[in-house]
This record gives sequence, structure tokens and C-alpha cells, in this order.
Amino acid sequence: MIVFLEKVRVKTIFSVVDPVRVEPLELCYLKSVLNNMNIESHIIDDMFGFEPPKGLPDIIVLTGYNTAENAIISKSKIYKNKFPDVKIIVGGVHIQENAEYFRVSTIDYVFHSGSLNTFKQLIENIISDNCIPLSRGVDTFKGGDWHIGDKESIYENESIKPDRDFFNKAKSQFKYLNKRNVALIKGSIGCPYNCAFCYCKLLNNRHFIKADYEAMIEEMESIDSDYYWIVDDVLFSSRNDALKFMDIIEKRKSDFKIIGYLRADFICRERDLLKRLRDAGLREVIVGFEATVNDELKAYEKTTNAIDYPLAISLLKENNIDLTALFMVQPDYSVKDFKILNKFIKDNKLDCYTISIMTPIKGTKLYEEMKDSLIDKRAEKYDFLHLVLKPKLPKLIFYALFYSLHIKLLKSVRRLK
Ligand code: B12
Repeated sequence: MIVFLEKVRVKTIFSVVDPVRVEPLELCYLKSVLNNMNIESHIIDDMFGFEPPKGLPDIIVLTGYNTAENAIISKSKIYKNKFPDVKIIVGGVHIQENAEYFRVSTIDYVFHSGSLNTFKQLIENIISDNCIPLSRGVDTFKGGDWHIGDKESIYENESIKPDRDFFNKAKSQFKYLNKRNVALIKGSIGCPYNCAFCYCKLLNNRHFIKADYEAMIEEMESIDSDYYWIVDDVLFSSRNDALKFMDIIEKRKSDFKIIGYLRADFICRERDLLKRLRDAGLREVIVGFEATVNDELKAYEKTTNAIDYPLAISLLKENNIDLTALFMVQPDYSVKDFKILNKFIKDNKLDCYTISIMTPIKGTKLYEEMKDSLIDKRAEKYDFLHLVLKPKLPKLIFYALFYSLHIKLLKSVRRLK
């Protein structure tokens, strides 16, 4: 039995520079499940030159984000033509909330659960040629019809560690801006917050599972890497979380350089912990500021206060912790709105930030509400860099203002490094 595990990526405007390049960690988890079953598998990712090996696969697993929806379906057609007997499974965060779009004739299983145990059961089912489809977590094409599996949630971490072979082979290619040899780490599932625009809170049927810091730190210790990017939506949601995390690192005398997500309200509220966090390894914090005007934040249900933002920025600077600030501009922005954001970036001397165009993601309530106003429904355009809703300004002017916000960023020493 041979399984191909493939990440399907679609290029964006920033693909030329690619300031962030990391391993397809989700496939490393699947590889680990297959290793434990003594099944040969190969990760395919053309971004890093991992091509399909020679030989016939029995199963091909395809994954990709929202922008890759059409590309995944096209890939399944190519593979079915090439290997008519292969079983094709698609899965991943996009598919978890959008299974219906993948029920096409060239796909056999639409995996919409986040559970690795269910993945294992599916593989067992395929191997034993069991004709009874799994009842949960996966839609199965059998006998010319789709059998729709129930939605599935996970209630506790499944304690499976990803296979780090891909990482070890390609780590010199992985980077987060100027930080090299970056390993991805996942601890929690879902998100405890409720921001209106966000997709992540929907995952695992809105059931949030906290990270087990002890297990996470143990895993980090087993990886030979310069940086560890913890991709959980929020590294700590309470003071207690941060204390627990630091206690473990201090007791174990672990030596890490960590990148993680924190909210601005946490940074301001727990400012006395920042020095200790820096000593425990926190080197870069990614903060979703989203907007600098409270009316916008309210509409996003972000529950942060823009008045606190300058303080959060200066606290990080004082503590020598790098910041990536995340902002969104809305399609109905006026010239004045762009100017306000530009001024905020200048006044606060931000040298590292990303600006997205607010984009409703398929699967969210926002997408359903705005469906009739969408001017572009092509999946590839939902990369937060394209207008999919009609702007108030003429398109050309909107894009000119949007890209002019990036000029300072292009000059940023840190990014250029
Ligand atoms: C790091 C990251 C990236 C990295 C890539 C990481 C990677 N793994 O390859 C980079 C920076 C390159 C990136 C780029 C983009 N990203 Co991104 N990214 C993330 C982030 C922060 C973490 C993803 C991650 O690696 N998690 C760790 C893995 C192990 O967790 P996981 O994916 O949940 O997988 C688990 C389960 O879900 C399950 N599973 C996952 N896949 C599969 C597949 C199968 C078959 C099975 C059985 C199980 C399974 O098993 C895993 C183990 O538990 C998430 C936010 C988040 N919190 O999830 C956004 C996120 C995934 N990104 C998102 C988006 C939109 C993008 C972009 C399209 C746009 C952009 N501007 O960011 C680009 C696309 C680039 C491209 N060419 O494809 C969206 C996806 C929304 C969607 N519906 O698809 C997310 C959710 C953020 C958001 N805005 O809401 N991203």
C-alpha cells in the first residue's frame, strides 16, 4: 500500500517574494498516522521540490486552503485519469466547513473531520474494502451515490505527534520573514474568541480545545530548529495560561525562540509578564489589530479597544519582542480611511505588518450574508489581496491606496533581511 499526501497551493501576488515559507504540517500529522500503521507514504509539495515518487499509489490525499478549492478538484481529475484505480481523499481546514463543494465524481472521500483517529479508521476501511461507509466525519462516494457522514467534533487532543522527516529534510528553506529554520507547532484546536470575520472559530464545530503546554514543550524539545512558530490562534487566553507555560519552560530549562499569536488586550493587561515571557523564549508576536477605529472593531466583534494599540506596540518594543501587526481594510474604505491607517502605521513606527482586504470566507456566516454582493466568486481570488466585494472608491484607486500602504513594508530592513 502506497499513499501520496499532497498539499495543493495556489500562487498569490506575494508568492514572488514569499516572506513566509513553512512545512505542510497537517500532512506530517497524516504521515505519522500512516507510519504507525506501517503504511508507506510520501509527502508531495512542489513548493519545496517534493515530487511524486515513481510507482502506483493506492490512495492519494489532497489538501489545500480556500484559494485551492478549484485546484484540488482539477488535481483529483488529473490523478483519476492517470491512476483509474486510486482512491482519492480530500480534507483539511477548508474542506471541514465546505464539504459539499468537493462531492465530485473524481473524489471518493470528502474528509470533513479534524480527527486523526477517524483518518486512521478511513484508511482501515479502504484497506479492508469495507462496503459500510464511516458514519461520521467523512462523505463517501459508494455505489454511484454520496453517503453523507455526520459532523464530528474532537473533545480532547489525540496525542499524535507529527512526523518531522519533511522538516528535517527541508528546514533550511523554512522562514518567517528574517527568522530561518522555523518549525511549526500546533497545540490547540479551534479558537475561544468569536470575531465575526474569522474562519478558525468555526473549526471543530466551534469546540475549542486548549493546548497541553507540557506536551507541546516536550515536542519542541525533540525538534532541532532555530525558531518554533506556534500557530494556535492564540498562544495564551489568560494570565494563568502564560504562567503555566513559563513555569514549564523554566523548570525544564528549555531554550527556545518562539513566534506566537497574542491579542493586544492580553499584552496590555499582562504587561508585567512580558519580560519573563521574553526570557522564556518569546521573540515575535503576531497581533491581529484588524482596525484602528473602534467602530470597525465593534462591527468585527473583536472585543479589543483601539485606544490600547499604541501601548501594546510600545510594550513589545520595550521588551525587545518583535511584532507583526495584522490589519484589514474594508472594501468600502474612503481615501480618509486609508489615510487613518497609514498615519497609525507611521505614528507607531511599525516596520512589519500585513494588510488584508476584508474577505468573507466560504463557510462563514459573513459569506452567506454577503453572497449576493460578491463581485467575484473564483476561489483563487479569496487570498485577502483581491476585491471580492464592490469597493466604494473606483477599483483602481482602491488598489493604488491598498498597495501604497505596503511601500513602507517593502523598505523594511527586517523583511529584506
Ligand atoms: C501557518 C498558516 C499558513 C502557512 C502555511 C502552513 C501550512 N501548514 O502549510 C502560510 C503562511 C504559507 C499560509 C498561507 C495562506 N493561508 Co494560512 N494559515 C496558517 C495558520 C496560522 C496555521 C495552519 C497550520 O499549519 N496549522 C497546523 C495544522 C497541523 O493544523 P490543521 O491545518 O488544523 O490540521 C489538523 C486538522 O485540521 C487535520 N487536518 C488538516 N488537514 C487535513 C487533511 C486531511 C486529509 C485530514 C484527514 C486531516 C487534516 O489534521 C491536522 C492535525 O490535527 C492557519 C490558522 C489556523 N489557526 O489554522 C491559517 C489558515 C489555514 N490560512 C488561511 C489562508 C486563507 C491562507 C492563504 C490562502 C491566504 C493568506 N493570505 O494567508 C494562504 C495560502 C497560501 C497558499 N499558497 O496555499 C485560512 C484558511 C481558510 C480556509 N477556509 O481555507 C486560515 C484558517 C486562516 C484564516 N484566515 O482563517 N498559511
